Amino acid sequence: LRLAVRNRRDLEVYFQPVYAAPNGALYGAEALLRWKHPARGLISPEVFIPIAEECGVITQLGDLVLEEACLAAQRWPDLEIAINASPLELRNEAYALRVIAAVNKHKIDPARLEIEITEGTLLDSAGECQRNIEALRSVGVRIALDDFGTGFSGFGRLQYVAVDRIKIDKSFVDGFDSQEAGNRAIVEAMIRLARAKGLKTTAEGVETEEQRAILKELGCDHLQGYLLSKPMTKDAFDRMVGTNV
Ligand code: G
Ligand code: G
Ligand code: MN
Ligand code: NA
Repeated sequence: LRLAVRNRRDLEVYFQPVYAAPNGALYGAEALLRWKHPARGLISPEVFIPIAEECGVITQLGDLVLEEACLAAQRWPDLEIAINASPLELRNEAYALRVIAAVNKHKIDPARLEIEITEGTLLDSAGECQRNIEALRSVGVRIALDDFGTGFSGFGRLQYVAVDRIKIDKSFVDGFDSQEAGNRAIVEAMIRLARAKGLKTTAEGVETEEQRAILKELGCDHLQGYLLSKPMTKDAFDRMVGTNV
């Protein structure tokens, strides 16, 4: 992994399209990192991100994704680009400065970049994560709370750390298909809460027409999932949007 990062080899950023729920228009893309190991094949970020954190290359890996995201933002000028950041990255006092430097270097409107953080990041006790979040938001970079509802922070944490969006975790969307109305009620409550606080909502893992219809009806802003589109290479994304770069 160290070699791959150092040589920028076998690592590729995929992009999953995100759509507006009301009319289905393409809205943005989430950058999702892939490691194509020459011998072991495709390795999931769920496996190698923790390793990157452990062996001290998470900063370089994050920079690589950030760079690709900025290039993507230049390439697709109408889209908002989201990247994932681990709590460890947010805990680095230089994180916000690095993001802002990248945005400036590529002359991108900071409001077109969104950083997805997990609830664990909000629980940081030293306050460094909060300082980074505030510094990023003060220049217009958006913050999304990823996997919302699966962590330990709960709704209460939103009182102390301002974010711009919540991403409703796939596990809640999955439950729509079962007969119980429980998950639907939870998602409805999440969307209401988000609206009351002026936050946008994205539902993740949308796989069926029924899920899409319910989310639209509940007033969810954006949709992401295999029903609409899988993560793809930037060349495939180009073909999809019909640009000739
Ligand atoms: O794309 P996929 O579903 O395999 O992603 C699995 C997990 O890896 C998700 O939790 C996603 O947020 C995370 N992930 C994907 N790309 C990145 C990345 O560039 N940085 C970090 N920190 N996490 C990522
Ligand atoms: O934690 P995060 O939300 O960043 O992770 C997103 C992950 O979910 C990525 O690994 C992506 O490939 C995956 N994903 C995106 N859409 C779907 C979907 O509709 N179904 C499933 N099973 N996974 C999805
Ligand atoms: Mn994400
Ligand atoms: Na998620």
